Amino acid sequence: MTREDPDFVHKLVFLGDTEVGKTSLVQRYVYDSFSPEIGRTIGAMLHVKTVELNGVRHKLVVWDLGGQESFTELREQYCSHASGAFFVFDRTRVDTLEHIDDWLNALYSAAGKVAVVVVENKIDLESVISDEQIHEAIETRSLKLIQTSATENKNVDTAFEELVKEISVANPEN
Ligand SMILES: Nc1nc2c(ncn2[C@@H]2O[C@H](COP(=O)(O)OP(=O)(O)OP(=O)(O)O)[C@@H](O)[C@H]2O)c(=O)[nH]1
Ligand SMILES: [Mg+2]
Repeated sequence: MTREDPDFVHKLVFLGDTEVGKTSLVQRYVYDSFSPEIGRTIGAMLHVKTVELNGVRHKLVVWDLGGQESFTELREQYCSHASGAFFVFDRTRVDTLEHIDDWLNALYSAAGKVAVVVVENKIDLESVISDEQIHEAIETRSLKLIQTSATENKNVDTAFEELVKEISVANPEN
């Protein structure tokens, strides 16, 4: 094995309704860029980034799924063999949080009970969702919350590091 080889490879999937900012978060993390004009994702896009955390090299294969309803049938297929997932909601649209179980059920039925980090995106904008509602949603499901802004590059790296950490804790040898 050369120094360039990763120690672990993880498939990470982005889940969440259309326009919550999934592609913007991926662009920010993988390419360190932000474009307000990216447009809706059609089907799924794949991105790869290798990171070193605590001396361990992780190759992240990031799957960015279009959030449109018409892709419902594709979700399970794309979620299969995922090591972990982000569920992203948009703090300016309460329905994006209310749909959490639609996404998690598709994930869990395809990939089993894998690690999930909940991402509250667009923290540069005013929230229309109460803290109670958010905490109720994450605590009843024992999930971790990270608040991000893809626009302002806030906490985006942290969200990925948190998910890798959760995956590593859940599966110490892969
Ligand atoms: N203010 C603000 N806008 C954001 C943020 N992240 C994304 N956006 C904007 O929200 C819109 C949707 O972003 P996308 O990244 O395309 O959303 P998506 O979840 O990939 O959408 P689909 O591909 O349709 O599922 C775009 O206009 C982005 O510029 C953020 O953190 N803050
Ligand atoms: Mg997209």
